[in-house]
Amino acid sequence: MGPATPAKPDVQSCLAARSEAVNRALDRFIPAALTRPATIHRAMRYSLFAGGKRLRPALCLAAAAACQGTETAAMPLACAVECIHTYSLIHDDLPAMDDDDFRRGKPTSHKVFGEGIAVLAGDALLTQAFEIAAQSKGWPRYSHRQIILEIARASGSLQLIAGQVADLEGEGRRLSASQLRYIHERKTSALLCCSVRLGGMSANCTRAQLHALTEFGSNVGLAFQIIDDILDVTQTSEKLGKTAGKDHAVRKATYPAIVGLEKSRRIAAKLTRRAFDALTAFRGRAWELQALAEFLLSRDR
Ligand code: GRG
Repeated sequence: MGPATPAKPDVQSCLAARSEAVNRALDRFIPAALTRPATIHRAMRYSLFAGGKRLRPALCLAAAAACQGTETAAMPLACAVECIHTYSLIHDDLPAMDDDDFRRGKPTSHKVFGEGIAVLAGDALLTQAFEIAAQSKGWPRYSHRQIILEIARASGSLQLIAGQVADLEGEGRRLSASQLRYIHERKTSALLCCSVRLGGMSANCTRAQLHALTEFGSNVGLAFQIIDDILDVTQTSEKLGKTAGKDHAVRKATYPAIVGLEKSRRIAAKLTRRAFDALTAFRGRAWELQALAEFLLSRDR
């Protein structure tokens, strides 16, 4: 695998290179499509390779680079997080949850494979994440136990699932800005922040570096979800690759709905500034993290 820090600081080609490396690694970690029972492996691969942006693995690898780690050491953790992210999308799209027909510009898993297999593909990807993470090397400051705990906590009933539960229960109800923040911090920010922290841990980062990465990841994570809310009302379904305007249609609480579009943009910009401030500790070595955050916070899809 290549060096942790690509030579040229161009974010688009950097993200493309990181994506390719992640795709190659995922291809090695996930059982081949024809492995019995073939349906489940085809379904896992269908969603994993449906064209996701690979933002979380890219952030993980960039965090490792900021702490002078290697892509090789960070890659299993980057792939584990992408498996969990993909599982959460498959389950979120199910009729029992958000009931979506399109994701990443393609029919959703249950539309192609049926609900039973879609549930199982999500379950298998969640389990696969821990199998992959357990194959990582382990580092002097961070044991396998800590790495597994980190992933379990971010995706468990106090974070990712807590956010999804509050999201489900909040549908059609008037939520306050702080209730909405509770949802966004758990549903989106927790896994994004976990990706960045895992990158640092894979580079055996110091406690101070881990603290700075946490500050960066949590602020970028929340800003990312606020921007997602904004895009849902300002972009078309074709552009987003999923049903636009869905949040409004199901009366889901979003930042634009609660505080308005302009204030949502101001809050996202403030969180972004806080995230960048956290990177000063890395004295220039976090350029890729910064460039990725700038890119994903100025995205239009
Ligand atoms: C089912 C446990 C469980 C959780 C579901 C992921 C999720 C929680 C809900 C999906 C809807 C949503 C708005 C999630 C917030 C996170 C988010 C913005 C996901 C989309 O992430 P991208 O843009 O997607 O990185 P790609 O497809 O590029 O990977």
